[in-house]
Amino acid sequence: MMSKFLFVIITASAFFIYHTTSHAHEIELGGITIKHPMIPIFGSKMKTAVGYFTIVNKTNEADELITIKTNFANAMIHKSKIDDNGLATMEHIEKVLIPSNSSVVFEQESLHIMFTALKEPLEEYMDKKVTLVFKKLGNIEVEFQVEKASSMKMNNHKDH
Ligand SMILES: [Cu+2]
Repeated sequence: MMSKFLFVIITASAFFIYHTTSHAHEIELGGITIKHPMIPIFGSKMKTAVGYFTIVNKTNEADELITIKTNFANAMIHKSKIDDNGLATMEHIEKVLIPSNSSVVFEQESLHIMFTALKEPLEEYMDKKVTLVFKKLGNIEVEFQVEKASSMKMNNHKDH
């Protein structure tokens, strides 16, 4: 139990180091900002991938992320968690509430977009178009930056 806990802390700090060294980009629409949308790649044999980003809602109204659309894979919202036995699991999330004047982070060990059935291998610098569909705002088309992830650990997506 203790060793699992330490492992989580180590991978979280590895992500932080990685994140601060990569260049950020963002897109804004109607008071909603999507910051640093990225897909880490772990070699060329990936059949699935994850998408990370931050949603900042600067408006005085809550919104909901309800659908993810893309042409290069099947996409859905997942949430990772560590169960009572210290095992990493994930569940499919139908929608994510984005409260007013706050932000929601999609990151390792937490919320992420799960891409499955990739139509072709992901390649570094070949950005991927993803449409985030919000209940009130509608669609935001976002270019997800595909980045090599040498310092990140793919610890909880080995099985799918
Ligand atoms: Cu997942």
